[in-house]
Amino acid sequence: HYFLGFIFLAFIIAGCKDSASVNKSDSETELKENQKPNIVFIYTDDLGYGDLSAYRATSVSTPAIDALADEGILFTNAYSTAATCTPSRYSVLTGDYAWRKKGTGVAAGNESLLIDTQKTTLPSVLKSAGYRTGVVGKWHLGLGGKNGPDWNGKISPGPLEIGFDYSYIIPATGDRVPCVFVENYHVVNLDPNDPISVSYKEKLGDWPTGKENPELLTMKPSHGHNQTIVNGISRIGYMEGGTAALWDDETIPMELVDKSKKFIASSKNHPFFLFLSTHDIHVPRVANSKFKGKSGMGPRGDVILQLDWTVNEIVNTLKEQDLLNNTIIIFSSDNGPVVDDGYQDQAREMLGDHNPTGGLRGGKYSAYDGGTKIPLIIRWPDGTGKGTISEALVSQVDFLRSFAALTDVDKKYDDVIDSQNTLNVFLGDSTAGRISLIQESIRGPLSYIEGEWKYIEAFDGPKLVPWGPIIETGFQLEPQLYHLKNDPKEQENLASKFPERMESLKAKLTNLKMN
Ligand code: NG6
Ligand code: CA
Repeated sequence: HYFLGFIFLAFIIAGCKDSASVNKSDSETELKENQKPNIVFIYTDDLGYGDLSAYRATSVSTPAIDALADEGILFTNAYSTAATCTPSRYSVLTGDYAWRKKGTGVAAGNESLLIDTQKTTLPSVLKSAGYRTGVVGKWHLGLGGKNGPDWNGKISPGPLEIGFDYSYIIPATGDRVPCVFVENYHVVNLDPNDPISVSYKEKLGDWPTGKENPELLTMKPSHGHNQTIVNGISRIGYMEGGTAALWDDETIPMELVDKSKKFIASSKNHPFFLFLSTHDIHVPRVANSKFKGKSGMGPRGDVILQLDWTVNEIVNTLKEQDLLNNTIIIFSSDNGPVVDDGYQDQAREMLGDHNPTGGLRGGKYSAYDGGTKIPLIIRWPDGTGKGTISEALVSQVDFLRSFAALTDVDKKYDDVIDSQNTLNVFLGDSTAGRISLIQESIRGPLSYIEGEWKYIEAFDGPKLVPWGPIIETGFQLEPQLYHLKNDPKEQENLASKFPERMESLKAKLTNLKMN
């Protein structure tokens, strides 16, 4: 197998490099660890199935991301576990569906840490396999104990308590306060004489809000997002203080790339796992001047180009550091796309022919496939699967057990319920994929995919996402059944035509819920 050949090569190279600087037993341990490939997981935000040229977009070009697909495996039937950010990320990191735990919907910006610190996680598994683990970018899984994060003190528990050795994070989202980075336990550049106050209930302090001072805005909200103004953009939530710590929206990607590069450089002598969770292409979409106006599609298109730049920077860094041939690169998105997500950024007006979902029904928030069917590309270091397009049914919840298997962690992980080892599918060695998977939409109703069929639970809720993005929620008072193979756009509800099939899927979903 190529992979083993390559590992052998890595072994020799590592041996040559390190033998001079470390004593024998250290180098032996290090060599052992050097056999394990690094893992860089680039997790993008709100990027749709149709947003990349690798996935047939023609109005936007993403050459760096496409190159990963040319050199790796592109999955056409991959799913996040939820149509919003927090639950999808919860699943990636814990190997469990988020709906098993209460309160894992879209998290407020001052939410407590949502992942139990006792729980097995993807980074804790990799850490126990000898990896150095780091998270850079959007977190959105809560921070701190039951009173939430202490922005002016030690912010804990957080990523470091669930298995990361290093963290440099946007605490929640770019559109939620506080607009500051947190490195390990502390807000970066915080002046103790200018402490941060945050409230998600009522206005505090004197900082202007989008509601009261719209004349101060450089980007106006279309829905919500009319609370504290930071850098001319009004956000969700109120804050005051921490002026020196505020991020600059135009350089967030550069900041995240810089921290990723430093993490990679400082981890070189270990296998490492970098979870680079981009702010792009979430709102507010503020492209750097390098990309502003370059897509012809307005800020949403511009930040797709910016995202491609991020990927290019990471790949080049790995090349420069001579690590590309020992690093697995995973590229994916946390949920489906949205055009107008609450700011007047001309995303809808300038969309042209571009179809962010690639024709799928619904989008972010939705029970339809537009909510959870996402791009997934895996580039293996030795050329495994190069250029393959895999139609296998795969889920992000399976990264935990699959990478545990890859890195030889021989443990049972009894507390991990949903993750399955589908490593051979991720490697392109098998096309079998998952038998079934579950998707969660915005207010909690679940869908169940099994083979070519999909069942959506009956749910009493609005037909369109209520705050205006013009996305079908998929909520209907009657259960829905679609034949995804023949009807990937979920147009014809076959529930009354095939009641037995519908009942059988419903029963299976009910069963899985009770695991
Ligand atoms: C919604 C926000 C949206 C986005 C989303 C979370 C409004 C009107 N909409 O409530 O802009 O922040 O939450 O997105 O406030 S996610 O990708 O992090 O799940
Ligand atoms: Ca998201």
